[in-house]
Amino acid sequence: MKQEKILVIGASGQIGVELTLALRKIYGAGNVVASDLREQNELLQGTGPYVSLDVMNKEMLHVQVIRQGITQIYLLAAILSATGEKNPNLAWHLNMQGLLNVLDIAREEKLSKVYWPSSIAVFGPTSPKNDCPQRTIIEPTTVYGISKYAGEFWCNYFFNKYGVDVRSLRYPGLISYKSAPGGGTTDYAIEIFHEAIENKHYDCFLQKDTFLPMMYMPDAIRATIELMEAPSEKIKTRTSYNISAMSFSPENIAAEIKKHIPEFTINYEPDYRQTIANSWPGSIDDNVARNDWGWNPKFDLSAMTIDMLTNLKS
Ligand code: NAD
Ligand code: AKB
Repeated sequence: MKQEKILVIGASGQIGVELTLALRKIYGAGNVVASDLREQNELLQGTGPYVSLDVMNKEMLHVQVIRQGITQIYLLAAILSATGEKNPNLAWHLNMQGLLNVLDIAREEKLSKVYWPSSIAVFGPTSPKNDCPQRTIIEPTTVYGISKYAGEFWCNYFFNKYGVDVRSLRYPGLISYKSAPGGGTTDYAIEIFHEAIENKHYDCFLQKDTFLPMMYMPDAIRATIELMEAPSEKIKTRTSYNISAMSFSPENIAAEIKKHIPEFTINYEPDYRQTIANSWPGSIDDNVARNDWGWNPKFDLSAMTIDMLTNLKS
């Protein structure tokens, strides 16, 4: 079997750090090249090769792919929902052109696989609020959601037209303690843990009854690797798969934290991110992913809360 050599683009971000470390355990440290526009995250330092790279510079990216003998790319560089609404042009430009650069190079260099995440942000106010299915009305109202939905169809196009084995997941809000989130609407569910431990209080930017789909990072990393390692014939959706683990509101997570930190208090001060959250489903139906390649989450709200608090306190 040919030895895979992986390039992770956006490796210093919230997902990139943990995904790079997980891939290095599987493929060997030297076979997973981390890259980012910003400096290497401290958790990656000394764990394997790193190159400074701008995904918008196609020539530079192409040179690195050839020079490093890259066979797979994980593209994580993007602008997320909240930051995207502040700078729609930049979000569209990076999220689209970055993906097209990677897909073009994957086609030209005949890479074995590409991973690119979509998001529950593809769904809009006209999609079903509860157990939102894989195939349904999809009319996103954020620039981030529009870019993700367009990106899904570019992936589908490159698979059908050029045979590029590109795979994708519609991640829900991801919760983690190792690296900081990058400007999303679901970031409150990470901030709340830090504030609960440091200040025993959190001012939440969403209303208390705003349900959103969420997932703990270990489940997201496992889902990504399981999707990428599944036999090609099992991957029947070449746009992007719904995946789900839990659904909760700020009030629910506050109550869960209070079980461990009884003096914790929360105040609700909704801002512009409330409009974004209101446009998304509260929960996701991921039966297609479960049936096609065996997806199954492990962490619920209670298990995640215990793990987050334990790790953040230590
Ligand atoms: P993040 O913002 O934490 O990380 C993105 C990284 O990309 C950053 O380190 C940034 O420096 C880098 N980057 C930005 N522009 C770049 C460029 N031009 N060239 C190279 N690198 C560049 O984001 P994340 O949360 O890790 O998300 C990764 C992917 O997963 C994104 O596509 C995002 O849309 C998707 N996603 C994330 C979540 C979540 O909850 N974190 C949910 C759904 C989908
Ligand atoms: C965001 O809130 O923008 C992300 C996402 C759900 O894509 N966490």
